[in-house]
Amino acid sequence: MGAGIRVLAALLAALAAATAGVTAQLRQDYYAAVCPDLESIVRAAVSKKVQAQPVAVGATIRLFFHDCFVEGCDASVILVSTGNNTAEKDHPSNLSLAGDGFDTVIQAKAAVDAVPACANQVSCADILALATRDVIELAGGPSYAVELGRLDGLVSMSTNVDGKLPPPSFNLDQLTSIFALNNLSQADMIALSAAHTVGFAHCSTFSDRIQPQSVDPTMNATYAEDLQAACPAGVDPNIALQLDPVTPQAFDNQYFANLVDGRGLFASDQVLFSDARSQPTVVAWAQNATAFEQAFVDAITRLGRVGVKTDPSLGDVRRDCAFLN
Ligand code: HEM
Ligand SMILES: *[C@@H]1O[C@H](CO)[C@@H](O)[C@H](O)[C@H]1NC(C)=O
Ligand SMILES: *[C@@H]1O[C@H](CO)[C@@H](O)[C@H](O)[C@H]1NC(C)=O
Ligand SMILES: *[C@@H]1O[C@H](CO)[C@@H](O)[C@H](O)[C@H]1NC(C)=O
Ligand SMILES: *[C@@H]1O[C@H](CO)[C@@H](O)[C@H](O)[C@H]1NC(C)=O
Ligand SMILES: CC(=O)N[C@H]1CO[C@H](CO)[C@@H](O)[C@@H]1O
Repeated sequence: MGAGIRVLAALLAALAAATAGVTAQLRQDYYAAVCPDLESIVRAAVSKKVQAQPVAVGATIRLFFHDCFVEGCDASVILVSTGNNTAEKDHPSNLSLAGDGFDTVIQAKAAVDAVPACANQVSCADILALATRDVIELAGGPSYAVELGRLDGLVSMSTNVDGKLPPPSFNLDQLTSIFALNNLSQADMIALSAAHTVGFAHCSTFSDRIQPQSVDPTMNATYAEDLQAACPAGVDPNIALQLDPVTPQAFDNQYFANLVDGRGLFASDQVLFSDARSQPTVVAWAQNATAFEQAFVDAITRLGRVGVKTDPSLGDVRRDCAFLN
């Protein structure tokens, strides 16, 4: 191709990207030519990991969320700190991202790289996006096609985490705003919050709601007693409870039924029912699993587009997900 035609092609591609927005840059078949069996390789590795460590389900989903909200979905959250740089994952507010989420990606990446054609071709960011889809399906949730083509980021700084992640004390307006910063609607936020249908939380993340003298009035009284018994004052800070007390391991719409019953664990969960503006959506999704699943798939697809890098000056395909090349 001549230089003139190449410039024209580049201009047209840039124009198409600008018109269609950032979304046009990701494609479901991005690796079809280079690594055609990518999805089955990742699925097998993830399945093996989840069988050995079921906690990998919640850990992987949460890792994807934190990755996307800090620097975009670019696996920056997986990079480790170095002598002169404290990485994202070591920010005090990482609220103990569970090691099994990181290990799920490392295992899947090793399986992909063991296939010669695929070796060092697939980004850690894409592997995390695929692994997230796979753990959700393994837990009984919806399956969906994953858009691919994210590059791995070159920057991971603890100081860039400040203000990017929602704390469990947030009210509806605060939640809506922080998701809006990531191009996600209030409905997307409500759907994605349902990831709290699986996984665990440490007592300190909700202890302010269950103080004997001042139990949060929006919490179901029986639930408050159960939580007080499991998380008494002075409890071992490593104790973590199931986020969904009814179907703790199933990725389902029980999360919304729990909210209707006052069984949201965090203030940020329960407020989705207590606030009249979001209550109709919670009630609708508590009653209709199909409607919830459709909204969730749309929302997590949009989450996977946040801040993605496709320009080689901003990212690459990391050989080891934990270290820059
Ligand atoms: C809406 C605002 C959100 C807040 C305030 C929030 C807050 C939290 C907190 C405090 C924990 C407990 C961490 C711990 O004690 O170890 C947690 C766990 C979790 N979060 Fe969220 N989160 C939010 C949204 C999301 C989203 C959008 C997702 C994914 C789509 C997600 C997925 C998870 C999962 C799966 C766990 C369990 C982790 C595990 O078992 O290792 N969260 N979240
Ligand atoms: C850290 O130090 C190494 C080696 O001295 C250097 O190559 C690298 O650019 C530094 N990284 C940052 C983030 O400053
Ligand atoms: C508390 O939970 C029980 C189910 O265990 C439910 O029957 C009751 O209606 C709930 N109370 C409130 C106030 O939501
Ligand atoms: C549940 O939601 C789906 C998808 O939005 C819709 O097609 C269906 O009619 C709903 N079912 C009921 C019983 O409302
Ligand atoms: C939000 O969307 C706009 C328009 O497509 C895009 O320029 C911007 O980078 C997106 N923001 C994030 C955080 O993805
Ligand atoms: C507050 C907190 O839990 N910080 C954790 C952040 O992540 C690092 C490494 O993954 C943990 O060692 C910290 O305990």
